[in-house]
Amino acid sequence: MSAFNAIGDEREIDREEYTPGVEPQPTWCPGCGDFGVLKSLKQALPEVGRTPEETLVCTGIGCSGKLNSYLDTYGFHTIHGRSLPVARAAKLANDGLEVIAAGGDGDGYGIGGNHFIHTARENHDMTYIVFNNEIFGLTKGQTSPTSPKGHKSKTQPGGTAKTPIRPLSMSLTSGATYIARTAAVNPNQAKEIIAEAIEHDGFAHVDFLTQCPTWNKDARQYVPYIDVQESDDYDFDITDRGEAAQMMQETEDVLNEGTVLTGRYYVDEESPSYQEEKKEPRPRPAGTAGRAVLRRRRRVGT
Ligand SMILES: Cc1ncc(C[n+]2csc(CCOP(=O)(O)OP(=O)(O)O)c2C)c(N)n1
Ligand code: SF4
Ligand SMILES: [Mg+2]
Repeated sequence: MSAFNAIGDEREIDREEYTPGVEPQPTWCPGCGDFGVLKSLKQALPEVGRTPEETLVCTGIGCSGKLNSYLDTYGFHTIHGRSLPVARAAKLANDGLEVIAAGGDGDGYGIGGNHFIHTARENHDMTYIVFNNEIFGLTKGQTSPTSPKGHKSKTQPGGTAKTPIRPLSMSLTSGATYIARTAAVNPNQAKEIIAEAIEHDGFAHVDFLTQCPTWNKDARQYVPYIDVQESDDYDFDITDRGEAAQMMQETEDVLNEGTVLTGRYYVDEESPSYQEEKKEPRPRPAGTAGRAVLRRRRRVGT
């Protein structure tokens, strides 16, 4: 797609514009699913006509947090679990920016979980990509909030006794207005979903399954995947909250049994984003003007 340059002329965007001149080669391990997120973003951004200078990518800490080092957009590598508050502040300061926040499952569903819930609830207009590899990758393989029950790691050598978080369901109940799951092993779907999420007006959450072949040897569980929109076995209305909730529940239930369901789960185009709501003129609180007059009169002794 074309975009406009600084003096308003239309121009074509080249995918290579997003590749930085310094440190262009990712340091992720060979076979890491994080490459899939980078690739799909680099494909989706020009497709929806967002230039590097119109885009901000805020990341948390983790292997996933390196994403903005490999993208020549504006970037903010924040502290652990804090990509969303920084992204919110940037969007509030400059509504014209295309804001993308990204981080890992530990970053976004663990330490940053509170920010996730409230950014979704307030429907801030941004895209949030969670690299879900079901492990703490950067710190060498500890159990994360999405590790399946019984998963063995250095921190839980006997297998974790905890049930994993339900990211899609949590997103829906919190208030996100676009919710999808995709996987690094499904690049075409990933690119389409990321593009839709960027174009969505409101909080768009993409749970992106990214295998970690170094620390999570169960990585192959993400293949084969089933696209719920493509498969005849699944028929639900993505605009219906109840049907979406049921489909999410099933998706989360079967993941750790080896059935990987991906696709769009919920889209709400009706609810205004936080940014849209802020543009509406607000009614003046009743009685405020009267009280101000009263205070002034008292001061001058009337
Ligand atoms: C406040 C704080 N606590 C702990 C850490 C150590 N730490 C760095 S990355 C990380 C977990 C990363 O896991 P995840 O978010 O899933 O990202 P991944 O590396 O798997 O992409 C932890 C615990 C930190 N940097 N800051
Ligand atoms: S440790 Fe895992 S998540 Fe991190 S770069 Fe290597 S494969 Fe990717
Ligand atoms: Mg992780």
